[in-house]
Amino acid sequence: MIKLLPLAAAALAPLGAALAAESPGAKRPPNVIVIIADDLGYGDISCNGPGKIGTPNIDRLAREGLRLTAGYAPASTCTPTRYGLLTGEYAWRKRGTGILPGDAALIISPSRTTLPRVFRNAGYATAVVGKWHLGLGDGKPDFNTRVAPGPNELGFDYAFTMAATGDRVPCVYLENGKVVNLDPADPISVDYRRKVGDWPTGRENPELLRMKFNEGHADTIVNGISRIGFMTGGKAALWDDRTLSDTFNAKAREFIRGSKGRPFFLYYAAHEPHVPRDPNPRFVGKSGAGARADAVLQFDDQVARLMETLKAEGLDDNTLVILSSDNGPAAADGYADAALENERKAGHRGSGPYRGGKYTDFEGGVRMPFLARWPARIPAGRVSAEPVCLTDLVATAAALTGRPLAPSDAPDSFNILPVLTDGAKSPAPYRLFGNPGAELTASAVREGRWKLILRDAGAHSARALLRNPPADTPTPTGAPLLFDLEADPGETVNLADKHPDTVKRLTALMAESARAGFSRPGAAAAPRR
Ligand code: NG6
Ligand code: CA
Repeated sequence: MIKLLPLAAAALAPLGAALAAESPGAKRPPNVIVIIADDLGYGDISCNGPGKIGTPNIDRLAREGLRLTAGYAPASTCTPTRYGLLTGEYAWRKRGTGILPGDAALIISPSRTTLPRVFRNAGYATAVVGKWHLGLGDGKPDFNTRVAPGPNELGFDYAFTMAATGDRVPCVYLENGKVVNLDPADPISVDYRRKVGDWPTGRENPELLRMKFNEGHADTIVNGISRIGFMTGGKAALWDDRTLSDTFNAKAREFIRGSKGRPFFLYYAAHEPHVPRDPNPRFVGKSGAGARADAVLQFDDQVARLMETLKAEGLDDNTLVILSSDNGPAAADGYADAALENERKAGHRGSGPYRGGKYTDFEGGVRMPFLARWPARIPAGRVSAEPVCLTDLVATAAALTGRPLAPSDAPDSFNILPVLTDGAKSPAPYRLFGNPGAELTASAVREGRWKLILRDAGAHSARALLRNPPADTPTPTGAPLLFDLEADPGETVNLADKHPDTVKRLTALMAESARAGFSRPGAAAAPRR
């Protein structure tokens, strides 16, 4: 049984009153499910083009709803994109919002207006299930007590998550801040600097590994896979990588079933196809294109099971389902799982027609699968090339629930409801991209047909590219790159020298937006607390 925190009951009261006061024919607000995959590229879903992985259940969402072909993540790694998703603010505006270790403190202030809080204030039941990766607690978390603040304190009534990523310790589930199945006689310790306890590590005992690493991931071995970071204890609480996805899915379905009769918001943060790719045996070898592609099939199947549950509960007509991803694909991402070789052999490219991938500001890093299905309001089979961004969901949720945002709420978020339901134009004049770095500025911008990449996505990216340069992605040079996405969606011809005025104008735009602290006209900078 899913236990809602007591706050949930109180939060539901206003909606009950509002519904009762409305005329009998008044529309019920929709349920909302935001499904975010992890490192799923534009070309990884078959409705987006000629990839070699068949994703029939995801394609069905597109057929029955809207397929956005310019749906963006605000960053090309996990933590900053999810920060932007939940706050409606670009993460590069704030220090400390880069890829987090599993023992990081929460990076979003509990006093902020967040995506779940917008829904909860409107009387929704809210839940997050899956990958968290936004930190927990207000110092180094002690996983032997309830860790707070965390998702519950940001507006989720129910949270069933991993702390960070599958390749980072601690390898345990947390339910509403508490480690699931923790035996108090076997306390957990976690450290990212030095070894704790005596569990073997990949570095010292490579012979114990069932999946080899080739970069990073040399620390504590859990389930035959070495991870980033050291842990010991909590043996009874360790997850099983091969059932991780099924476990999340079951929790999500339980939440949907338990929310019948009142509107709900579910943030379903799937972990596929991020490393380590260790899918359930029923998907191993199924794609014919390697471990990563098998994990994509597993994700597609999980989408099917969520949709089945919605249908079985009679909820699918008035549920808005959005499916996207946090950043572009990285076939090789630290484990020797041969995913890159196998995808090349199969002729699959996770970025589809786009250049680059995870860690880069090229379209392959930030242009995401982006689907929206809501039979009651979105006509089936539409396609839109209007640029939208995951940061828009906060303002869109506010519009959906009829609760206006304050200027400093979600300062980079635009209401895209008319884009979804009426085929309207994007309300945003431009979109900024970037992973947090030394300078608190974006590193790339898209405005209409133009895309300017000022510097590449930082040292992390440069290292990633040097380690494994995809054939079409030269290492960053530091010189500005200007592309005409209409004529050259693959970002192959640098027009910076030909259009210096455009480079200048867009550079000024980026600087101005960084200085102001917002990009939505009329907004204000979010308070820094
Ligand atoms: C990198 C890891 C990579 C992945 C990434 C985070 C190495 C060499 N690479 O540092 O495997 O975990 O962080 O991915 O350790 S993300 O999707 O959560 O941003
Ligand atoms: Ca990711």
